[in-house]
Parts: sequence; C-alpha cells; structure tokens
Amino acid sequence: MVEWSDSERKTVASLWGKINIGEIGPQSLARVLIVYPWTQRYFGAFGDLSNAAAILGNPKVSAHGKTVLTALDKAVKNMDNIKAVYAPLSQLHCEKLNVDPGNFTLLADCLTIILATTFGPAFTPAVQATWQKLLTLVVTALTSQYF
Ligand code: HNI
Repeated sequence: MVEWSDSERKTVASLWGKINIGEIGPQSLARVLIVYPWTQRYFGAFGDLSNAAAILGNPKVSAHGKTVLTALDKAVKNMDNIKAVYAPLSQLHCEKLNVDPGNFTLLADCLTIILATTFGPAFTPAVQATWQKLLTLVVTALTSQYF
C-alpha cells in the first residue's frame, strides 16, 4: 500500500490548485497525438488529425483533453483509494474503448512534460517526483481491470 506524507499531500494539492485544466488538458492530449501518432487510431471520430497544427486546433481534441484532465481530480481527491476510484474507467478503456494500456504511460509523461514547461523552475525535482508518484498510481489503476 502506498503511503503519502503530509508534505507530499500538500505538494499535490498545491500543484493541482495551480493547474488550468482547460489549457493543460488539451495541450497534453495534443502532444500525445503528435508525438505518438499511433494513438490517433482511437480518435477516428475526432475529424482532422493530419498534422500538428490540425491537432492543436481541433476542438474535439481540446474538449477531450479537458475531460481527461478533469478525471484526474478523482486521484487528487482520493489519494488513498485510487485503484477503486478508477476501476470503472479502467473497465471502460479495456472492454469498450480497447485502448492499449501502454498508452496511459505516454499520456502521463506528456502531461508531466507540459507541467514542466508551464511551471518552469517551480516544478522542482521534488514536486516532479511527487506528481509522478501520483500518476504512476493512476496509470496502474487504469490498467487494473485489464487482467
Ligand atoms: Ni481516456 C474516454 C479518462 C487515457 C482514449 N477517457 C475517456 C473518458 C475519461 C477518460 C474520463 C470519458 C469517459 C466517459 O465518457 O464515460 N483517459 C482518461 C484518463 C486517462 C486516459 C484519466 C489517463 C490519464 N484515454 C487515455 C488514452 C487513450 C484514451 C491514453 C488513447 C490513446 N478515452 C479514450 C477514448 C475515449 C476516452 C478513445 C472515448 C472518447 C470519445 O469521446 O469517443
């Protein structure tokens, strides 16, 4: 069972409070689709994903990026119960959406890169380590219903 120190809890709450979901979510999903183009196959109904500019300007990508990041709020609010909280989403991605679970890590890493570029020096190694601890749990939880 993962333990969280008071300082880690404060770090997560503080960082999450500074994240603009409507900006960071779309940028993170767009980055996944640009850098790992095979992920585009899940978004056939999203219209034009033919190049980076199209992806960055695609309103469906933006809306969905916001949806994905909004879902991370569940992790921030339930840091001791992440596996249970994400079980339904894991089941959805596995059984209905058939998303290869390896893609969760790609999205998590793109999100971390966007946070690093957005917050610069304030995204210290200690903050990054705590944030990635949280994302690792989210990725593991999203994968939990695959097996
Ligand atoms: Ni994901 C739908 C959350 C990673 C492909 N995804 C959702 C929804 C949420 C969500 C919330 C909306 C569910 C609903 O309608 O009930 N997705 C998350 C989270 C992560 C994640 C929290 C990782 C941190 N999803 C991914 C990845 C892919 C992905 C990495 C593919 C590369 N998700 C999808 C697809 C849908 C989806 C496809 C359906 C989109 C649609 O609107 O048709």
